[in-house]
Amino acid sequence: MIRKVLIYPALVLFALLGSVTAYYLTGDKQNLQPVIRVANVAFRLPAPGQTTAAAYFDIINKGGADALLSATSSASPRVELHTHLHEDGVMKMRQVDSVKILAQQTTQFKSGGLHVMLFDFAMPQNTTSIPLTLTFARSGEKRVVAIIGDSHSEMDHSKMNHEDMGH
Ligand SMILES: [Cu+2]
Repeated sequence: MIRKVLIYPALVLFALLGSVTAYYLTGDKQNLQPVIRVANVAFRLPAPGQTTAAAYFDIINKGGADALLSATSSASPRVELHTHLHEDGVMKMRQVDSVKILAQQTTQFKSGGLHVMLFDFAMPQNTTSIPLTLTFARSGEKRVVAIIGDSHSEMDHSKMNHEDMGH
């Protein structure tokens, strides 16, 4: 008898916890603060005779939704957010005004997908790091760097002959 009496409140408690958890996972994430970290930053340097570089990275968001509005770098006077689209069976790249950063998801910028393009790229003098500043609608500015020659920054010169060179 005593056991049944104790189990019932326990079940009610679990049901409440369950609905709170369900609300947290499916509720209005727009109201949660984004918690953003930028990781795995890599640059593809311009091929010989070219001046356009690309930057790739992961935007890891442990909080609410945000949007990436722009990117800047002292290594380039013109930095754009780009995506690739299939159009008439052909892969094309397009500039985008902003990129949605979904709640509690990782958004990857990678070769053949979303990427940052740096026009008239000039390697910064007397340094081995390339800076990149990402500006988010809610999280503000995030500054990251890729270190040349550091395996963690995944500088990949072998990609210079890739078919979508310059993207
Ligand atoms: Cu591009």
